[in-house]
Amino acid sequence: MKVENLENTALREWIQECSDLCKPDRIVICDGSEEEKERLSREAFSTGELIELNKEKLPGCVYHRTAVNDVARTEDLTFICTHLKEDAGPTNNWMTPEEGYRKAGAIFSGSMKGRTMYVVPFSMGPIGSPFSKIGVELTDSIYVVLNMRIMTRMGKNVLDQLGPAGEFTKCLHGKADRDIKRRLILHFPEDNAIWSVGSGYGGNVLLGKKCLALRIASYMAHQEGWMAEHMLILGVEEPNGRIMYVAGAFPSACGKTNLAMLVPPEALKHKGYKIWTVGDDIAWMRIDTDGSLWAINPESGFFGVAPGTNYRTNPNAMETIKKNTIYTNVLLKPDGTVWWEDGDGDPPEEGIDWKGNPWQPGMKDDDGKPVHGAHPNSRFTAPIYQCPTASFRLEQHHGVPISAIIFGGRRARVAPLVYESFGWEHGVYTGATMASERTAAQFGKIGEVRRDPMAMLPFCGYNMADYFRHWLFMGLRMKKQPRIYHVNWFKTDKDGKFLWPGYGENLRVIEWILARCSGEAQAMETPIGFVPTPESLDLTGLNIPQKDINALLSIDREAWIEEMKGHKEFFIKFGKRLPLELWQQYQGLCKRFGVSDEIPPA
Ligand code: OXD
Ligand code: MN
Repeated sequence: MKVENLENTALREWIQECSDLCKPDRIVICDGSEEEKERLSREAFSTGELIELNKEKLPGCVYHRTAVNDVARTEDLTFICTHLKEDAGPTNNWMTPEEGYRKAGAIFSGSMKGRTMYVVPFSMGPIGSPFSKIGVELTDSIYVVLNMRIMTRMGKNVLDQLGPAGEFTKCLHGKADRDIKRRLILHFPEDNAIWSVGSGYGGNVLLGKKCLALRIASYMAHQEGWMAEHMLILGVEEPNGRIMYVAGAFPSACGKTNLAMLVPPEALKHKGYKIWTVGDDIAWMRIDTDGSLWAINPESGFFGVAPGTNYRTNPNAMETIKKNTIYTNVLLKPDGTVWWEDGDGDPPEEGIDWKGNPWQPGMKDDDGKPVHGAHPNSRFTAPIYQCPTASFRLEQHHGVPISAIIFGGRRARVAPLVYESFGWEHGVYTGATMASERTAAQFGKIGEVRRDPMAMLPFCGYNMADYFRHWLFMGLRMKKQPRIYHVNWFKTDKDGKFLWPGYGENLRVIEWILARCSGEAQAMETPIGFVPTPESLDLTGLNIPQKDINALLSIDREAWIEEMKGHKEFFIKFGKRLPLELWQQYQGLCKRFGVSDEIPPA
């Protein structure tokens, strides 16, 4: 195919190169119009790539199934390709760029014969904002084009913004034969490029999201002096009109989407808070001219986990996904609507499951395990503008000012409900030592505890030791640093029952955090940081026994001392590259617990 009619020479040449490699029959440059959406949808309906859902009950919604072996991000097939292995660091899979291009090139070669290559120009962040970055994804999947249309600002306006000489991230995606042995998700930060082949699952193929907005962007942010983080952004407005914003990093499937759209609990309604959702997954943050940290959400949609989402856990998400939504791997009902486990209402009497098989409630597989109607990592893709709490600042070029950063994870025992770090450096230590239980969003053993610093373990595009140093450096450059907190909604009693009700009630903790930021809430000093005094949390209307409140706010010394062994073990992986400040923080923690603080020789 000959590529013409594009004013950006680098773009034209790169598309030509990729076309020569993949050999598509056609190249279509996407303009982002409604007409284009209609045309592509119709084509996908005719091939079965998409199924149109009930037009009355779910207007504008479509359904897609991925291959059965292609339902989650494949971290073991995800690589950072840098010239030096140390630049990828001990937490990333690594290949040289030469090997990456050779291996993936062999799979891409001729893989689009008989197919169309779509050119998808997209902006992460408001078009034209100095916070934003442009990417172009080449893909042979209509499903990808339609998802990118929701998740990013996409189309002609972006090409206009790019102009004849603008820079962009080169994102090449091909489904190939979706053989897991021929699947690779490769990042070339030194070339500002991403190659993803052999997958059709969102996190592997919507290249603006994890690949660009986190892995490549974290590398760029390190070089350019800003931050690309796996964080939700949420605003809390008081009745007097003041809005304070927090950014929160939680590992996958810890309820980020629910928290980003939370509904104030009944008992706090009289306080008149209003919640503004800025983002549920990714924050790009810069120090602005006022010396404080400002954040944008580079995305324009949600790619949320369906199971567990219902009118009780997240009514705003339910409202958001009523129309113009792409449903992936959920259960398809006979009336052309959808259902998932832990959704609303009783399971339907019958349906077609995420694998495409007839399904009825109570079915068991050959091993006697329940057959899910929806895959546990099934998803909805929906425009953020449809969210009833969508922030009015989504198109603001500088985003929103961040008062507090919240880290969190699923910890059954060790972490209290909330604590405040002693300062920025201690906050960086708190983030660097975060851990959580593995969930269905990642490939691997569910339930296993893994260390997930700043929730960035699978998403940091360079050596994490340098990433920690970058965090420390950013703190030094800020005139006004956000305070840093750690929360744990998942603490359990000895029978494994959650002590905290979670969901909308989490606003009580955020209220305390924001009051701390304004110097208005009490706290007790403990070895790990400041914990709320029981009176300083507004627990009105919550029927939690005092002993459970005490358990939620208490520090289990033995568990912490055990935990700190994990911190040390994790830090040792980074050798001499780990910033000394983090070892000093480790020593400080040991001292406060009165235990030996030996650190390994550098
Ligand atoms: C996601 C994730 O957001 O896995 O999909 O973190
Ligand atoms: Mn995520």
